[in-house]
Amino acid sequence: MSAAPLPGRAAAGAAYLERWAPPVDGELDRLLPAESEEPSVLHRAMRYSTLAPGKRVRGVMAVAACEATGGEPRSALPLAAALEMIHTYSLIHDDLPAMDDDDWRRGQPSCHRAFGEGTAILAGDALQSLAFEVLASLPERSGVSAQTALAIVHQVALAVGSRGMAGGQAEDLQAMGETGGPVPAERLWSIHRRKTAALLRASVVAGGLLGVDGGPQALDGAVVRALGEFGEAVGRAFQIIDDVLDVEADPREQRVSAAAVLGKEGALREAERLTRVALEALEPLGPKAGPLRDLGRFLCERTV
Ligand code: GRG
Repeated sequence: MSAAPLPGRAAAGAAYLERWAPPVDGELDRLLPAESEEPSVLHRAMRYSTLAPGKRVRGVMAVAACEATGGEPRSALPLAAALEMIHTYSLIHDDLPAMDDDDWRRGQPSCHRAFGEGTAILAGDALQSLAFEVLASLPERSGVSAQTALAIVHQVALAVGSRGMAGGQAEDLQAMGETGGPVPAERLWSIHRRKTAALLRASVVAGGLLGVDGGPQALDGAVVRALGEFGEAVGRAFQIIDDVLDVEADPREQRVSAAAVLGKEGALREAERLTRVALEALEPLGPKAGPLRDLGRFLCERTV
């Protein structure tokens, strides 16, 4: 018996990303300090890494989630920009010699290669602080209540701290420092959940909270819970696909990778299972969640 076709249209998801990435870029440009503002080198580094061509997946997910809960999509742009600042901070720090030691990012020399390690560390730190400054000012920027802004700050902070992204990166570093065969699957899933899925989940939940504008109690609602389930499953599938793409680009053995743990075919099957979980979670949301559904479908099928 063949499984039911997956809901959502990947091409429409790609078009939505293409439609909303430029306004997210525009918001980033407005919110980042000018290069001429002192300390100029720090502001140049922040703008260099953030405004480089990124897909803006997390920001646009927040826009689509805001639309899915009845909000005006443009009102989610400051939130979207804040999420992309946090994501850029994580990429800058991930590229450092003490972490992944990457010379290239987003088609240009990585931040520490262009500006030196000290400035790159500070650019990441300052991007994270600026992101929370923007989130704290969501009542003025997006017209939501202080309660909603606080609930969003809470969700994002949880997602990026030691119980989320930074914790996942620590687990990853530890696993990479060990020797032997592929890591056990449960350990890999724990790394994926924290390192990648936590921020994607928080992007969707925060966008949904902004659209609802119902304060922290909105988090207990079925809609926001469904958004969380969707965001986590998309985040996990996204990371599995990233692992498969990585191994295709560089076939050397990578122990902490879905391709090593499940094999390429097994990894793609798991990504498809998670895609189904994600898209089914959105069922109760109805037609307003169309763009989010399409975006989820597109991200889970990406090939670059
Ligand atoms: C340093 C605290 C800290 C965390 C780093 C995000 C991360 C954790 C590391 C980056 C390396 C990596 C492959 C992470 C997995 C998440 C991922 C696929 C990031 C790349 O995201 P894209 O494809 O990048 O959305 P763009 O450049 O398009 O924004």
